[in-house]
Amino acid sequence: MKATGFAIAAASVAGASAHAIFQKLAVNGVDQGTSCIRLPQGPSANFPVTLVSSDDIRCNVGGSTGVSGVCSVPAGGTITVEMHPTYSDADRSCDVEAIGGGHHGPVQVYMQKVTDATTADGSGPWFKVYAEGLISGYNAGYWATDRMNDNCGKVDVVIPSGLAPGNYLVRAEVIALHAAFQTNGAQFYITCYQINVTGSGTAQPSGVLLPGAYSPTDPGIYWDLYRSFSSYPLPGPTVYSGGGSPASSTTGTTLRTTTTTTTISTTARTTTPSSTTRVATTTTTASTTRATTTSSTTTTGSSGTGAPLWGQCGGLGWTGPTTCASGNCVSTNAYYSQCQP
Ligand SMILES: *[C@@H]1O[C@H](CO)[C@@H](O)[C@H](O)[C@H]1NC(C)=O
Ligand SMILES: [Cu+2]
Repeated sequence: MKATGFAIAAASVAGASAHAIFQKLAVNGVDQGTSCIRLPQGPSANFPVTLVSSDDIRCNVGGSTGVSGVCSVPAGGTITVEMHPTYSDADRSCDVEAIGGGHHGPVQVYMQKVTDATTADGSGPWFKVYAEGLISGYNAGYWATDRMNDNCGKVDVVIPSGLAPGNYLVRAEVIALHAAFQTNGAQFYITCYQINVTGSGTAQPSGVLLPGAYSPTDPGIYWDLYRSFSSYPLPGPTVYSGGGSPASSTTGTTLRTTTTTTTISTTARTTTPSSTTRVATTTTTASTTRATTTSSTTTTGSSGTGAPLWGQCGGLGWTGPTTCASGNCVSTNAYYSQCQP
């Protein structure tokens, strides 16, 4: 069983139990089919993992077994992972929330270098290449999952440009926090992908083990969504500084400076392999002007050094670059600052 009865009961208290699955992969905008995806199987395919001490926390139930395909991705390229409630075509419609039922929380993506992605069991070290958590508001607030819903379930992730070529597992994760006010209440929705990174890079980032990197008592895992807060500590390691994260969040500034109740009425998104622009028209429906401030720190980058656009440039515990090669270093919360245009 993936979810305990207790967790299911808690989820239904908090709202509909709208589970979901990461299930598609595009590389630089080109759909790759499903041959390189370890798709969760069976009637409970869209159920979450709730025990962080279980091997299922790596690649979901059944995910230690590989599939036959490996998708080729150039280092520095953009992969798009996509979440929907089930595998049905109807649920893949943009009209259906990728993950509904008040399943607010972070979206994170990890990678692991492996000898053979078709057989790797996920027991090696994982490094994080993408992470987005709280964007604005509180109780419940606007989260990475909400942005993903507004983006038709798609999340763009830049594969670090300097990464050594070879086979990797990619692990995409949503942590739904609606029941995380109790131990083992957080819900992990995970899918692993098998990719072959091409290029001439040499970087081999260090990583963390799963299980191991998460504890049921981590503040970002044991978390009460239904209260006042102004920041959220992402569980796990910081994003590898050679990574570009998040890849598609140009609405961030707008959303963060609007009020806590915000309705995105229309979104249009144009993607080219090298750049991503998301144009959002936001309709603000509420009155309380609680501007979650995004304190801009000084650095305007043209020096050629520093974190890349959308890369992390600060935050509690951050030891990477604190300047931006391009854009300004903007504080998202105490734990995360990001280079934004
Ligand atoms: C990965 O890419 C390299 C370089 O293009 C190629 O030689 C190798 O056969 C590929 N491996 C897989 C499993 O696709
Ligand atoms: Cu659910």
